[in-house]
Amino acid sequence: MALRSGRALARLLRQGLGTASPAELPALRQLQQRAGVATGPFGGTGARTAAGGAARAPWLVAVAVGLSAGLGAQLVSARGSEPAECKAADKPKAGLKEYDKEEVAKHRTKETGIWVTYKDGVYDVSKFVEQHPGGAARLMLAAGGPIDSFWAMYQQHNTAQVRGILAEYQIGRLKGGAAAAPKPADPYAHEPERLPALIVRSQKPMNSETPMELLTAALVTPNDLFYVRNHLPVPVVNPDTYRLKIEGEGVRAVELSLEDLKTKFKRHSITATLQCTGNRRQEYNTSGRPVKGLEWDGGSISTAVWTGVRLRDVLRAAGLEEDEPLVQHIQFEGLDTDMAETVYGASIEVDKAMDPAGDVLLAFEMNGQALPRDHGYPLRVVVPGVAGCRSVKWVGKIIASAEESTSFWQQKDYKSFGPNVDWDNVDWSSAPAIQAMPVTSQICEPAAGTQVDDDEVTLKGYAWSGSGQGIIRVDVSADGGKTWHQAELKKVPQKRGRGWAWALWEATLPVPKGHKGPLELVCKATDESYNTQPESAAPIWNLRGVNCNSWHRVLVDVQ
Ligand SMILES: Nc1nc2c(c(=O)[nH]1)N[C@H]1C(S)=C(S)[C@@H](COP(=O)(O)O)O[C@H]1N2
Ligand SMILES: [Mo]
Repeated sequence: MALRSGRALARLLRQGLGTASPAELPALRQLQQRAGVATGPFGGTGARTAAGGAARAPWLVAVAVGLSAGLGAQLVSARGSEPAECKAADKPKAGLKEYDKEEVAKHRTKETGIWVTYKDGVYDVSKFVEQHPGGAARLMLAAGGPIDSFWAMYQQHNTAQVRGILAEYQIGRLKGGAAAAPKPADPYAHEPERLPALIVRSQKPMNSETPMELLTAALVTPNDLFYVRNHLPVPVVNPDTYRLKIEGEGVRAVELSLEDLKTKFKRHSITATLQCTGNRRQEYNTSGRPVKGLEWDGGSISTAVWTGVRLRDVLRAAGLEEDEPLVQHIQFEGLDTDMAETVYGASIEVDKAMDPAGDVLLAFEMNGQALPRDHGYPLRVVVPGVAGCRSVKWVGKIIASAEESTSFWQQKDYKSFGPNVDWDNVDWSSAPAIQAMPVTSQICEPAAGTQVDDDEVTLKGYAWSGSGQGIIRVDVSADGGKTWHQAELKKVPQKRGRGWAWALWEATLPVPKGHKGPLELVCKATDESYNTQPESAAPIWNLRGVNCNSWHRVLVDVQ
């Protein structure tokens, strides 16, 4: 049989296999592992640029210097026809006019022209700002001075493509050359230590997933192996001076110390899974249409026993009444910020916050230890059954409000749309923020490409659903979904509607008689509301690549 093209193989991967020839297996494996399923301890870092970088850049830039839609759009149109080599602004052009810092500082408005410096290059970005008035709001913060610190903060956004666009605006050099250029302090100088076992998807900010084979080792993930999803540097918080501020409608403005929280309220513990909305995102990429975001495999999910006090108790102590008409949402603000004073923020519906069976916690302990810095020390919100992004870490302020959080992450991210909606026609206000997430499952072992015996194969994985819908069943197949078996479930005991924790599962399946070569393993879970997973990822494709919950498929090689 002739070898098929990558596109044909991708289709094969989506449809189920059975017919791939052994010679095609390496290509199939590569496809399955594309978008960087990391192999080594430092594998899969944000350093991958080629395909991922081009897809990611617009979105990254949007946050980086707020060039937003503008520069983003340019990069989108450049996608696919990306020049092999970009004109990098790394080495500002020589032979251009020299300006001193004072001269640059005079260029901060439309009238004077808007200049910025990067290293020892001087750039006139007036045209860019003019063409993208909405998007350039935050670029204006750097007007008349260096943008170096922005890129120190968002290092993953400092890509060749972005520098290439900047290069087009260069008008001169800083007088004094490199010596005169600012040396930005590293905002990531105070990050906690992390285990090399974590699979790093971006270093600064830290985004790393738990290795597959460790996910299923225990119902509760050890703290230092719990996935980490940070948008900003980890803040340094002094627990002695820390105060949780509560304000807004229907409450008295109060400030609580850690001591207050630990001594004045009843303690409460829950076992809850957190999952990033982007978990399994890279499967959308392998479905043929790239999405923007960190290229998570299935390891941005973990489970812990969280201990703290109920948010409901704290809000009631601040005077919030049940059914207070002025309050529809409870907003949270983190203490992590950037130099533009963006704070990480999110909100949940007041009904979830006040529901005695909603189990929303202000947690100070994780698996019996003080919260680690990466996970929100000294206090974080844990909203069980809801997308990880609403469980705000390092929470500094809680606001009772008629409105949702105004943060970027509540309004213009972490939402899903139909496959017809893309970056050129998205109306973020038309979709609700993701709260509860859909039922999902994952085969953690064996890994794609593993060689297995021809008699039987043992599968291990996890399954989880949002809204506290416990997992009642995981169906598994060793023939691409033609015939099915039941996996054995392992769960912590939880009440119906409060099944916040995942189920781990295991199954040993017969290999179809006489089968040699590629074999497709499949799993799908059902939750206690009898929700189950869609068969493939293509019909649930969405521009941000969230909520990927199609049947999970792994291709192994029968010896
Ligand atoms: N303050 C703050 N809270 C945050 C974040 C953040 O960057 N800053 N990331 C959110 C996201 S997107 C997720 S998925 C979870 C991840 O929690 P973890 O890092 O403890 O796994 O934290 C959420 N809370
Ligand atoms: Mo997330």
